[in-house]
Amino acid sequence: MSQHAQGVTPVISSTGLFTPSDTISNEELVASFNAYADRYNAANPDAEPLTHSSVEFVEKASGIKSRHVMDKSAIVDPDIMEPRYPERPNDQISLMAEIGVAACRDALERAGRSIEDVDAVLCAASNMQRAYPAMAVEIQHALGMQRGFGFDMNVACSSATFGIQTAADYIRSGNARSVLVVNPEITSGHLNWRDRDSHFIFGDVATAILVEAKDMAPAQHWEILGTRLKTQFSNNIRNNFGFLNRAHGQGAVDQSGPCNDKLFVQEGRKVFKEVVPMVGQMIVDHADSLGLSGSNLRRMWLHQANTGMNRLIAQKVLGHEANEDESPTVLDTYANTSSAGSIIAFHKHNEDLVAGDIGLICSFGAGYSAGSVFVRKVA
Ligand code: CO8
Repeated sequence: MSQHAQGVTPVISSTGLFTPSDTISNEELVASFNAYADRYNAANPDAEPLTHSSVEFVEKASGIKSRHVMDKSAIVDPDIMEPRYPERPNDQISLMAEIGVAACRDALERAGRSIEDVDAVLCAASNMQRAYPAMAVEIQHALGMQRGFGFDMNVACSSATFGIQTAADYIRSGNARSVLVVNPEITSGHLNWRDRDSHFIFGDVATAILVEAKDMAPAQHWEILGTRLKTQFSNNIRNNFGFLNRAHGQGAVDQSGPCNDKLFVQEGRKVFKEVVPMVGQMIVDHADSLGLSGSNLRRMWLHQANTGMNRLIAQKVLGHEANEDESPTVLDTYANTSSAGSIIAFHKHNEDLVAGDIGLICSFGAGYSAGSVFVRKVA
């Protein structure tokens, strides 16, 4: 590995995707929630009654029609309404590492890359399955890497773009030539399936991005023209789950009620109103700094949280309402997969672009956090 690689161009050599086979349609999700609400109301006549969820609301408010999860059986059981993923012994690969490895292998295969050439693994995701050892180190081991390093990073929905900039900086500095950024998102674990306001929002998936020095990349790749990151503190998307919960006293981790702050909670309307202008302006400013404007952009692979947010952001950047070709959606079948969303969109919708086409990968979410990555197709 060169220690004097300043000026090396970082590129995206390939991406990988793991999609769980189980799906939950809005109809199934709402039916299980409504059955749960009816049972809760019957059992708690003195409590504030729970109101039914609605398929029409979910699709209209979010654009989501269905989502993948690791195992749906307990999630849609009105008596459970939580995922049940059995704990594995320490000598077995953990669930999060397993799906991360599957996405990494897909990315490696697509690039024709041998694992011996990879220098680092960054596990960039919204939640880590445990405190330590780092998920990235387990993934590194499971991939058969005999050298190099790995570490975890969490910037919620923006983890992937923050990971891409980190990998690109390693490549520019000569500290690595080939970096796997992996985003295993088991969002079902931290979604409150009993909360009407948010039970429809998320889905499970894993993506991987192979970021490399241009001189070792496969003939077809995406040059990284520029990356930009932004964070601005907000409590509007928050999850208070953490290692100090047990120190707060008995009951602090009780998740049996319909709502609980040790799971995902948000002020959805405020997020919508505050994040849309922040991200739109960030993209416009970043494009300007690279000598680009909306008219240079062939496609935007935006964070997949809400079709309404994407419509407004694309309008600000392009100057007109984007069509599905300019700003593709995967939200309808995957729901919000946190950091993986824009990467799924890129993975599934980049092959038809031609050499020289310029696109934008963009994420936004809790923190607040936002990341933009401009790329140009080569070959
Ligand atoms: N069924 C029927 N009606 C409902 C439902 C439901 N399920 N839920 C709410 N309603 C009702 C409300 O009661 C309300 O009724 P009323 O007007 O009578 O008071 C009405 O519908 C409107 O409710 P909202 O204001 O909540 O609805 P919105 O139109 O704002 O839509 C959304 C809600 C879809 C959540 C929208 O606000 C949105 O998408 N906001 C942006 C959210 C976003 O992007 N969040 C990003 C978070 S993701 C992230 O950063 C990663 C975190 C880590 C992930 C961890 C894994 C779990």
